[in-house]
Amino acid sequence: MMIDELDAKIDRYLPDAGFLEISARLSATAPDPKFSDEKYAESAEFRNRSTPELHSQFSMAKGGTITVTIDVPSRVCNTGQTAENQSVIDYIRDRISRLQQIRAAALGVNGNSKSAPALEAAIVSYNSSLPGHQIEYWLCRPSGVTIQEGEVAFFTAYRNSVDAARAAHATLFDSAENQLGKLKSAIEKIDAARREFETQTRPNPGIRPIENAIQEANDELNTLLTFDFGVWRIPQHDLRAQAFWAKAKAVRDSLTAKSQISELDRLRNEYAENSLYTPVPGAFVQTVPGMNLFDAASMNTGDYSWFIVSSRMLSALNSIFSAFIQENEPWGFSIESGYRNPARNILVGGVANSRHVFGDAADLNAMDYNKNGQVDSQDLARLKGHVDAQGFDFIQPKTYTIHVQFNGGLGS
Ligand SMILES: [Ca+2]
Ligand SMILES: [Zn+2]
Repeated sequence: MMIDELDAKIDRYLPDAGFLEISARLSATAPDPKFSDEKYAESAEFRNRSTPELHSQFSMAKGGTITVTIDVPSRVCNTGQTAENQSVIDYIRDRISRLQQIRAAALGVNGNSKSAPALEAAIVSYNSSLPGHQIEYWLCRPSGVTIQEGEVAFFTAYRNSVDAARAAHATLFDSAENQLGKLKSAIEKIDAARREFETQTRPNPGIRPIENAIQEANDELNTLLTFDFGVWRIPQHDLRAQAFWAKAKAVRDSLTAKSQISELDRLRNEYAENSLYTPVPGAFVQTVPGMNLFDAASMNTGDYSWFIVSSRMLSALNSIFSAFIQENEPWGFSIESGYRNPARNILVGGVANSRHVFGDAADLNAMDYNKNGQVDSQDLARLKGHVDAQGFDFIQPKTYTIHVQFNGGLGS
């Protein structure tokens, strides 16, 4: 039976019954027994002549006389909405009128007749009137409109189609909501992976679990995006679809925000990958606040804008610088190598857990303090004199530089 197709067709052209309240009552008048479905369908002529769709149209048209009441709740509409509502009402009236023509034509056909030209003409007219009149949706309801005529079959089919549409619509939204739930859970996994990454010091899982969770969430998002609510000509459906996508967009935006792998993330990941103590994000700085005699940013000899410098190292370097200034040596010293990110540290041949990767070591360049045109042992000795006064845990003079470090701090 083509009733499903018909329902679908009607559904495309009429608004939701829940929005436009339609109540239908079958009157006491029974259908003419001569035109029962069975009798007419038994006719070989009818079967030969009619397409299934014509048959269904005919079946629909031959229902008993009924009263259909459309009660539309009162509400103030603007001119455009009133006109739109009126066009819908006109449309329904037109449908009803054409169905009545079909029914009248059907009743005019003698049960033994070989042809039914009037019926065919009415059906053709009905069918040809369908395509042009499409109702998108309407936002307001007209006031106190009552239409008291119609065909039960038409509205039964309509009601069935709306029920079916509602059921399909509910199922579709249920699965969409379910998929949105999966996306949210996947995003929670990103959060969980990030929490681990930002709080675990040793071992630290690194950014890989975050990246995996991001990938998983994107897969869920892609599945969500395959949902197509289409245009159902049902206002509640379209509005719900709109609301759903607005909600989904907020979730997607949060995914976008949580999908960022920052420079600091990549830097901290180097510690994790090298199985080093991984300092929490707050241990890293891009600038050193407060007044320092030497340029604290010169401690950053790593590959990132972020670095670590311990406060005791800062304080010691300031003291050395200050001592040089008092001796009228404004250049003080320069930093050959200060903070190193783990990869850089490996590249320059440092030991894996070098104090350099924790901002607790520095290689200081001596200057030509004695003004003989070169940095010599005398210059180095002078730098060492100031270095010795700082209480470093380890001092290692080389040709032109002195390695200084504190032990027992971050990463130990
Ligand atoms: Ca010198
Ligand atoms: Zn060093």
